[in-house]
Order: sequence, then C-alpha cells, then structure tokens
Amino acid sequence: MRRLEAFFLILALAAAFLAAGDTTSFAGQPAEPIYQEHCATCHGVDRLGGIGPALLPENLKRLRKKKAAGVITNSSPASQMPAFGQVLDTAAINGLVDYIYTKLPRVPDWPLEKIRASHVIHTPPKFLPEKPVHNADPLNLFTVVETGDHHVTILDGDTFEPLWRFPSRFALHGGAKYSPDGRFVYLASRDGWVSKYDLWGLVPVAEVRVGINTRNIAVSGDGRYVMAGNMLPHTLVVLDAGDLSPVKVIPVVDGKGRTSRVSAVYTAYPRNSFVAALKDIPEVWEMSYEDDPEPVPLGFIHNYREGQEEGMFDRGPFPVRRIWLDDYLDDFFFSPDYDDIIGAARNAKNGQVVNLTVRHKIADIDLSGMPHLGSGISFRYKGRLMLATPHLKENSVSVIDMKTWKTIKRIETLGPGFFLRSHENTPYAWVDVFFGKNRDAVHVIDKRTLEIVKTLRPVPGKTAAHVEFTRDGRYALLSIWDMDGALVVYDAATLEEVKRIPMKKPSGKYNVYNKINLSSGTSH
Ligand code: DHE
Repeated sequence: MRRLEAFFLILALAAAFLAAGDTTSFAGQPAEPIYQEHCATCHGVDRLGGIGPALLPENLKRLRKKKAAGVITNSSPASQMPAFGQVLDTAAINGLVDYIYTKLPRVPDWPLEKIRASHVIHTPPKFLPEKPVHNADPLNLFTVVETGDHHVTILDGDTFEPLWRFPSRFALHGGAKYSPDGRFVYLASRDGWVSKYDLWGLVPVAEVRVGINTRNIAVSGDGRYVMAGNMLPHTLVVLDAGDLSPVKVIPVVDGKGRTSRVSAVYTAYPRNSFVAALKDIPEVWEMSYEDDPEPVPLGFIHNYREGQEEGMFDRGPFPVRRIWLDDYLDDFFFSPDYDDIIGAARNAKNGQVVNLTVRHKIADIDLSGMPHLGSGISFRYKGRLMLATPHLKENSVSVIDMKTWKTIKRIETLGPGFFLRSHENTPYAWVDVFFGKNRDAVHVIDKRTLEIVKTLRPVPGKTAAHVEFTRDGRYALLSIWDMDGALVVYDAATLEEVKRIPMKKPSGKYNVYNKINLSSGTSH
C-alpha cells in the first residue's frame, strides 16, 4: 500500500512538472517556498524525510553539493525523483541546495509517539513459514547491501546464486545484524529506518523509524532486543526484536545536561549488555538487557532529569552505567573476551583501551591516522593475540599486541584502507585501499609473517572493497564498488578468481554463520 501510494505521488508530481512547461526564472527568490512547493511532498515539510530521504546536512554529508545539484536537475538512476531541471532554473536549484545543506535551528525531536506511529508490520508471525522456503544452507547465506540502487540481495553462499533481491530503505549503512539463530536479519538506514527480514520465508517482517539520522544498530545476545544509536536526535532507542515495536527511548545526556550523538553501539555478549560510545560527551555507556538488572547509582549525575535526585538509582530497564573518559571515543572494537574496548580518541593521535569491569581507561595505544577500529580483526601471531586495523588517513595497517598494547608492526599499504577481514580457516587477512589512485587494489596479508603476499586489482580503475568469507572460510567475496559493479568470489587459498556476480555498487556483505558465531575475522 505504501509503495503504491508512493508510486502515485511520484506520477502526480511528474505530471505536475510536465504541465508546468517551461522553466520560470527564480533568481532572487527564497528557497524555502520553492522547497515547500516542489520537495515537501516527498521529503517532508520539515525536511525530516517522507517517502524520500531526509534532507538535512547531517544526512547529506556524503553527497557533494555539486552532485546534489545534479540529482535535482537530472534525477539519478537510484532515485524515483523526477528531473527538476525541466521546471526550475539554475538559481532555484542552487538555492535549494544551499537550503537543504543548512542546519535546522534546533535538534529535531523524534519521541516515542513518532517512533510508534512509523511502525509497520509487513508479515505477522502466523504467516512466517515453519521451515526455509529455499534449499540453501540458511547459515551460509550472505546479506549483500547494494547501495547503487538501494537494494539488498540474499546470496546462497554455496552456489553464489542470488535467492532474493528486494528494495531497501534509502542509504543503508553499517553491518547487517542477525538474530542469534541466524533466521532474521536487521538492517538500518542512515535515515533512521530499522527493517527486519525473514531469511527462511524471504519476506519483510517489520519496520520502524527510530530517528532522523541513525548511526547503527545492535541485537542483544538473547535475541530479544535491538538497540539503535542515533546521531539525530541524541537518543538510544530499544526495540522489541520480535516485531520492532519501540520499548524505550534513552536520551543521551550527561550530568550537566549536554546531549550527544552516538558514535556506535554494539552488544557485549558475555556481559548481557549493550555498549555505546558517544561523539560529544567523553563517556562510554553500558546498558544491561537482563530482566532484573542491577540498579545503577546515578552517582555524579547532577539531578538533570526532573524528579531525580543525586544518589538515586537508575533501575532500568536498560539502566545506564557510565564510564567517564578524558577524551571522546569514536567507533570501537571489543577484545575477544569483551572485557576491553579499543577506540580511537578524538585527538587523532592515539587510541584508548577502556576496561568495562574496572570502568576506566587502562592504556593509550599508538594509533594515529584515524584507525577504522569498527573494521578491526583479531588473530594469533607467534602465539600472542593481535588486533589489526586499517587507517582512514594513513597508508598502513597497524598490528597491536593485545597484552602489552604495543604496536608490533605497521604494514605499509598503497593508500588508506576502510575494511580489513579474515577468517579462522585462512592464513590471510584482506585489506582494501579505499582512497586515492590505488583504490582499485586489495592487499592480501599473511597473518603468519605480517607481510603483503599479493595485491589484487580485480577491475583496474574501479574501487574494490570490503571482503567477507563463506562460513568455512574457503571463499572470499569482494565488492566492486560501482553502479556497473560486481561481487568477485575468490578461492581464499589460491587467491584465484572463481566467479563474478553483477551488482549495483555492492557495499557490505555479511555471512550469517560468521556473524552469529562471532568470527574473529569479521565485525559483529
Ligand atoms: Fe561506515 C560500518 C561509521 C562512512 C560503509 N560505519 C560502520 C560502523 C560505523 C561506521 C560506526 C559500524 C556499524 C555496525 O556495523 O554496526 N562510516 C562511519 C563513519 O563515521 C563514516 C566515516 C562517516 C559517515 O558518513 O558516517 C562512515 N561507511 C562510510 C562510508 O562512506 C561507506 C564506505 C559507504 C556507505 O555506505 O556509507 C561506509 N560502514 C560502511 C559499511 C559498514 C560500515 C559497509 C559495515 C562494515 C562491516 O563489515 O560490518
């Protein structure tokens, strides 16, 4: 019904443009009324999104203004929007671009009622099948996000044949998360939509909009909850993992009333908790998802919520246990026992190791050049546990001893990398060269020697990035990050290409088994 409505809206808009005929001169006119006339129907009167994405600087950060003007003028293959170049002149289009890249005067609200109002059940539980409707190994499926035309492909990890391809919400970002049994996959869009799909029935289950700009989501180890971390508004939102109905909105605010965006939220499985790092408050939060959580003393929180006094307890659900830091923490990585988190400090000179049990920083690490720790992996080298991470601003992969927290080696690469991946059953780790003139290259590193043993260039000139392995680690799947792109399947032992599957700018791909078994070679 929603899609049908959307289709008719777009038809109506397109008809209105054709009827409008020649472009009028808009020179000197304010952009706001032009926005309200031409854009508000799909993108919302308040720019918070509707059937089209939210148009706020926070949501548009990755789209250059020039490209945005091009999309308004000519439309784009990935969007259903008409080409406005037929009805608006350059002055109007430039004005619109400036307008949508202007911050709203205040952080918009997205309270529980709005979240509730956005909730959609696509397939009630009684219509979900009792066994898979396909013959593929349900634990060797891949969820592949195709950002080129905003679709998702569910791929059979044995035959490398697509089982199901469906349209997703606009601009999915971050890793797909699975229910502990691997049956359901949860995806988040930058615009705040969280969607759940059934990998047995190959149907959508439910959707809900948790915020205006979402960072990422985590699924609890017991499979009962999903937590979403938002950039806008400054909240963490807990959902029932069954039907995605909202359970609780937690304002992200410190003792002095300062609010913060969420850097990332992940599940600390053995601790039965969600852990969140914050961008604007130097604190890490741990929130238990147990039924009768231990009450957390509010401690130093200076009476910031009405009716709460110093010395009282947060009794939950999801009580917030705070760890105070001396610097802000960005995206982070867990030690395999989930006792420590390793994150990049805002000063961009080093990383911080924070112990969740003693609740303070226990070490600084030599990690400059914006390490992309969310993409870190761990493995054993000469009997010792190592953490390895690429850097977004340096041409290297850092390998760090997780006992001494000393850097063992910086492996020189042909450019800054985004994603590093491996698997327990392979001696190799794969890292892309995401930025610069060598962005078509991917290095294969031998974990036994910490040397690059091969550099692959699957399609010269096109970005090659993000590897994920099949459940047995025999094959590595790599993305050609292009509208005319592909997934390239490699034999992980011989490093020879086995197959190419055409796709529209495939970004991340996530193997069910490796994720639910918390493989040390991938993100969780
Ligand atoms: Fe990501 C994961 C943050 C830009 C593609 N990215 C993540 C996660 C975080 C993060 C916190 C972990 C979420 C999770 O898995 O639960 N990303 C950021 C940023 O702060 C940054 C640098 C700036 C921003 O615009 O937000 C950023 N990311 C990008 C991109 O430009 C990428 C390349 C393209 C895109 O789709 O936006 C991109 N990020 C990804 C992907 C993952 C991801 C594919 C999942 C990796 C995985 O294997 O788990």
